[in-house]
Amino acid sequence: MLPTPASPLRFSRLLLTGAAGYLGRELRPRLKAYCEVLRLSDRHDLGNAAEGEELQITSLENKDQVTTLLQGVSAVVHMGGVSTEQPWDPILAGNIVGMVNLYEAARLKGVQRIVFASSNHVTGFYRQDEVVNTRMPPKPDGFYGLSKAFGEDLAQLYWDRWGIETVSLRIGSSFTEPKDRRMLATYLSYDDLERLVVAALTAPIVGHSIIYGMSDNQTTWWDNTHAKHIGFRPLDSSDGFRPAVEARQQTIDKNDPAAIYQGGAFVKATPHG
Ligand code: 15L
Repeated sequence: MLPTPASPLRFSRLLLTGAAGYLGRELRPRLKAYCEVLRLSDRHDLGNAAEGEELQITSLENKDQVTTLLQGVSAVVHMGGVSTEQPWDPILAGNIVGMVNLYEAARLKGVQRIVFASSNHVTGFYRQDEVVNTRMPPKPDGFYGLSKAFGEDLAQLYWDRWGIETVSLRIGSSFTEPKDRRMLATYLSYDDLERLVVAALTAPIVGHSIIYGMSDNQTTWWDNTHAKHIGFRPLDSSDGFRPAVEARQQTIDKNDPAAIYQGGAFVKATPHG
């Protein structure tokens, strides 16, 4: 958690979806500093409400529940839905139907800004020897990445047609530390995740913008040149973890698709039976 809030702006009611998920749990106490009321939703148990929190158990595929969820909300941080490669049915429910329900509810309830947790897996089939920018075509590495590409296109539609602003965050690997060599390039510290989400919530004009979520890592495959207007400045880096990671993973099989493509093991993950 950042010692002082990354922005003095405060929302009257901010909604965090997917609040019981691993990044949702990390953001829950952090986002409180940026709003009067933090509304939290998930399909799973959210524990007890702390002061200034509202809890609403919601299935994203349930249109009526999602419409109720967005009532009275000033902005949304959408971390909900499926966050790994899975069979099509749960992805369809959470990431396709759920996204349509969320944006329809935003339109009906007049919500103006959504921060959407997209993923680096939208472009997971680019190679690790390529640098990708946010205007290059998607190359999803599975159903999950494909569903996030759909989410980004949906956000574009709702901006073009109804003026709802979105920042789509192509989040890298946000964990306490990078677990392997791939994550030396894709690592996003939790403090930088907070900086990224807050920048996306508070940048004055974003339309629909896409930005990769990574710390200031020495190795990088992603170029955020076209997202400078968001004002995200990462202050952490995977570099300090490099000696330990390289000692742990001394060799790489250069014929392994997980070592060739940016999506890593996701390019081999198979829900297809
Ligand atoms: C993601 O999109 C996943 O949600 C997360 O679990 C990580 O695996 C991350 O990508 C990654 O690429 O490391």
